[in-house]
Amino acid sequence: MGASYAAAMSAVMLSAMQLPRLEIALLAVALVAFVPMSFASDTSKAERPNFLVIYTDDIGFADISSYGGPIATPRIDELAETGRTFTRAHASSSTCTPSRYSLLTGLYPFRNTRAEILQGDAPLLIEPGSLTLASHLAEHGYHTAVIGKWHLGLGEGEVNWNGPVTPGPLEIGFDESYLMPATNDRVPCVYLDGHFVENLDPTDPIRISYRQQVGDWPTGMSHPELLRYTADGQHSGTIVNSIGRIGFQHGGEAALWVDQEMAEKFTERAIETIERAEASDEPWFVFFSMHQPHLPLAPNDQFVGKSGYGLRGDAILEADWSIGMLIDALDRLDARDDTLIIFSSDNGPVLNDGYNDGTLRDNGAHDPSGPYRGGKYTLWEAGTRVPFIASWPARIEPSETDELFGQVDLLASFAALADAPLSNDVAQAVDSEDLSPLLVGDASRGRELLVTQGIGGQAIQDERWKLIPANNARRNFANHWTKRKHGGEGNPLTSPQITAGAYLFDLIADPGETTNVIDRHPEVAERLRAALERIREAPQP
Ligand code: NG6
Ligand code: CA
Repeated sequence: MGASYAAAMSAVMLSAMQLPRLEIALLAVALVAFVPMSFASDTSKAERPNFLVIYTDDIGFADISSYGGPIATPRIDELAETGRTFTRAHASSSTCTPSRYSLLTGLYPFRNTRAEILQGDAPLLIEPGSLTLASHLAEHGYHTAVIGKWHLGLGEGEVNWNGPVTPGPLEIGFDESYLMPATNDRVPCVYLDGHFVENLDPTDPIRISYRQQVGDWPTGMSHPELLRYTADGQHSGTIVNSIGRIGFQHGGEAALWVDQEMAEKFTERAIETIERAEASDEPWFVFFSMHQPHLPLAPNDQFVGKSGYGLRGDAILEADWSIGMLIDALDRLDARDDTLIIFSSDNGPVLNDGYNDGTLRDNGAHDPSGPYRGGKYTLWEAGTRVPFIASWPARIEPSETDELFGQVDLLASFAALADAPLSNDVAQAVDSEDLSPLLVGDASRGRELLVTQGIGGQAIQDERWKLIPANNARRNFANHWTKRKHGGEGNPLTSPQITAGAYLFDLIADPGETTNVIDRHPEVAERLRAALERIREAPQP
């Protein structure tokens, strides 16, 4: 788009209007001299890319066909074929809110004690005015937008959904937002366009509670016969679109989302946003935050039955379709070479999270965790080790790396690529390392240490070793989930196996975390334990 060229031109024109003739003549010379540079600025544009972060919800390491999974994801594979595949990239946490918090702030989630799975009425988790990926890029001339799942809280508590819902993304650096407020299994089941609920009829105001029934809309408990599929107690609150949700909603009927249309809505909105940004001179950052394959699984009819792996597989097909639409739009706009696309996931996979939707049966032998242990919620590798692809055809050669990378590093890395380095005295984004050379393939060094988080605790790993310190919270959580929430059946991806004690794994020799070697290497465990403590106590410079 030649942003710098256009800016320079208008600066020249403006000053020309205030100058006498001789200077104008001189300026004309300068201008001629400037023209070739303006063509060079096309290259510098390619060096200062747009960023499209495609962030799926609960996609596992082996859910993508380019990562060896059986579900066909040709459009995501295209990104891998033209880009850089990471086999050791981690979300910061094995649940959504903390991972998103970390991606946007460049901080490990444990720095904010509220960074845990949030309910749909939770206040905004990120302090307005703090440094975020969006605010930093916006400050440096980027147009910034978030479209899709938010789940980082909104407002300041006791949100009134019938007026402006603020603060939210627009107060922490995004120029525009179009959101699902929390998760697709949580109320309110409406879209938020900027500060306002879309299509809200003021005569039918929204009321939300996570404590008790509000109004008289049917719930999964009171009217199980209205459900598409039955659910556990937690997912038996208000029924929206024949699906029981977590929490209670009354009102806002005209504004309710239809799960089967959600992919199309978000995709269209993202394309519109990119088209608008491309028509202007600004580079852009779009955080395309997808809802697939998070529960409830209700993909559009055109995908149902198509994957061979039940509704979860079908939802992954839908995600692939959506991503293909974005790639096509970039091609159409001739913006593909100017855009760094990141494809990843907020946490590892889960197969049974509360709805009796047939996934456990229909998923067959597919193991979305691939060679890794565990899944969503856990500190095992598959909780956070997720697909991660970086595609930027003008800059990145098709390649693969097994270097250690954290999504927490996107902030500092994007800042470097956008030629907007973080100042050293900023006491924010302290956990984010500039790994831009690794991202684009110029260098092969990854992180030396990475902390990951599961429910109730952290693990730490270096190039070879991973320490999971003893952690009672984890055991309690596992019992809670596998016994109570899943009707005693357990979830094959989250089932605990860990009871007590600390674990040390040699990830190079034993990537599947099968053998605890802590007794054989106490000094390694001690070194990692001390490093974790140090990082937890004080951000490392
Ligand atoms: C859990 C929900 C689960 C899911 C998860 C958040 C229950 C029993 N389970 O509390 O369904 O919504 O939160 O997932 O309530 S995440 O990917 O957004 O972190
Ligand atoms: Ca998630």
